[in-house]
Amino acid sequence: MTSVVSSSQRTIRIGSRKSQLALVQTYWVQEQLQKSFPQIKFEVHTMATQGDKILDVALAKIGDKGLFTKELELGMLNQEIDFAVHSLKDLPTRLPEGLALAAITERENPADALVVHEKFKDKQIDTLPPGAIVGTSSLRRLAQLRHHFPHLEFKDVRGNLNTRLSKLDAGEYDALILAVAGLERLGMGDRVHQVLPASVSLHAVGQGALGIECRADDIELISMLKAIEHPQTRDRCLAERAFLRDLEGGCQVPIGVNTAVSGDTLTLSGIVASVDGQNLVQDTVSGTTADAEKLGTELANRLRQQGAQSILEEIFKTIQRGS
Ligand code: DPM
Repeated sequence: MTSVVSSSQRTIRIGSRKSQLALVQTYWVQEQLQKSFPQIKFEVHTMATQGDKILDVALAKIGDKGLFTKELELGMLNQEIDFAVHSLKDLPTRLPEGLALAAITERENPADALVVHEKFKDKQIDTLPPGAIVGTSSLRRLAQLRHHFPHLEFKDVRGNLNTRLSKLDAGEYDALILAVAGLERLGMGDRVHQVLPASVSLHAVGQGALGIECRADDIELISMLKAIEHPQTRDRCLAERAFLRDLEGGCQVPIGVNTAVSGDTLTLSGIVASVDGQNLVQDTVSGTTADAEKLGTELANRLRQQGAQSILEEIFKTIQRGS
């Protein structure tokens, strides 16, 4: 009998960053796939990415193209691993030749959260006192919060969630802004003091969802990965990613979004803001979910007409100057 390499004989190697959050996410994906395909062996291989090695420099200053994904992508292209699990918001909107975004899993709450020091446990984002120090390294969060709350102070913060939370508890910051999803996945949902409404902070593109990337020609694997895809999350995230791609924004620009699906209708809101929070354009489009990516492009066009391009060019210049 001629033998074909069927999926029943295959061992599939999953690539992951080593951070606690990355591993929790990767093991979750492994478990889901193992349930759907009990005959296949799924192995986790960890790799450090540039973003894991550079911990003391503000994210926006070290460039953004694939900071947390490049090494994993090379691993796939070199056949060392078969697919990689990413926080979708860390995955650039343009993938290297030969790789594909095979699946997007069900999104957790995509919003940003306010986490406070004990002494401010009776405060919300709009009642923190003037001069309160808010930690974030996200230009998106910074720009929107500066716009709404110019009396607050903002300070860079890096490191993993535990490091950040200990700095907060030690009094180095009065509050932090973090993704609800990351805190919840690490079992620290109790640290979410306030879920920031969209009127205060539009979340990052893809926030709260996982993106599974693999070689574009691995048809067998791509069809298996569909087992863990969440179609509604995929529609929302494809619209968000098309919007960001069209504006040529990387992961580290002040661009935020919000999406909702009701029946077949997808609604996408987006914001582009200057880092000082002074200049800001925002709009909303809706249409059928089948046109998710077109809606992203439409919103990008509308915001460009309202001046998004010059806001972004200013930011790219500043980042290049390294200030
Ligand atoms: C990206 C940003 C941040 C991460 C920028 C942004 C936050 C950086 C910071 C692109 N990636 O959101 O505007 O606050 O210093 C990251 C987190 C998660 C994935 C942590 C977080 C968990 C949530 C998720 C870092 N990447 O945002 O608090 O999976 O969406």
